[in-house]
Amino acid sequence: MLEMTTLPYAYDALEPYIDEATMRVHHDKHHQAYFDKYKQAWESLPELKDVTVEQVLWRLNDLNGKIDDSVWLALKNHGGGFFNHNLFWEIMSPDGVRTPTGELKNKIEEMGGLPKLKEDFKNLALGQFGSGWAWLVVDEQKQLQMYALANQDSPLSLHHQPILGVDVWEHAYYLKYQNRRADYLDAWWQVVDFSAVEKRYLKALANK
Ligand code: MN3
Repeated sequence: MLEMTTLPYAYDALEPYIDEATMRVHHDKHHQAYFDKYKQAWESLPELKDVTVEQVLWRLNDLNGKIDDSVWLALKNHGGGFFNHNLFWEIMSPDGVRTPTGELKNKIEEMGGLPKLKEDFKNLALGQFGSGWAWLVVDEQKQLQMYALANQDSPLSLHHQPILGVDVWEHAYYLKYQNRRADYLDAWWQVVDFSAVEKRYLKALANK
């Protein structure tokens, strides 16, 4: 059963860093639209009946050329939009853990520490021209990598497991921050829940 994701907290829970008006339009309009269009494309392919959106995005390049081009594009753009926003809501929380702990903390320390990670991540997010996301992922060698991807392209399609992502489409910040993407990114760290990020990290390490 494919269902739209419920926001795991109130629309105003991430105030003042992410405002209620932005959360309402982001979840109820943008995320809902990605879901609806993904569902329509997914339902047109009976062979994907038991395939999750994560698996669809993982197999995206294999599907290219084997299905109708417009349906493939809908899986890529709207499936990506559906999954990416699921992750985005999950890794934020009003009362989350604001610094990494456990194995994730050790790994980040190995890479130069949290302040460096935040700075590098912010620079990637600022450097993404136009719409897209910055991602922290676990790669095939179980190492952490960071990069930005355009639009709703998902690290899953590169066979990487995303554990943290920030949405830098204007719809994610424009109502409150207008063109000040850097201010939005600085504020966003105040609502990142590293316990959710660590859960995703441990799960990615455990995968085959
Ligand atoms: Mn968005």
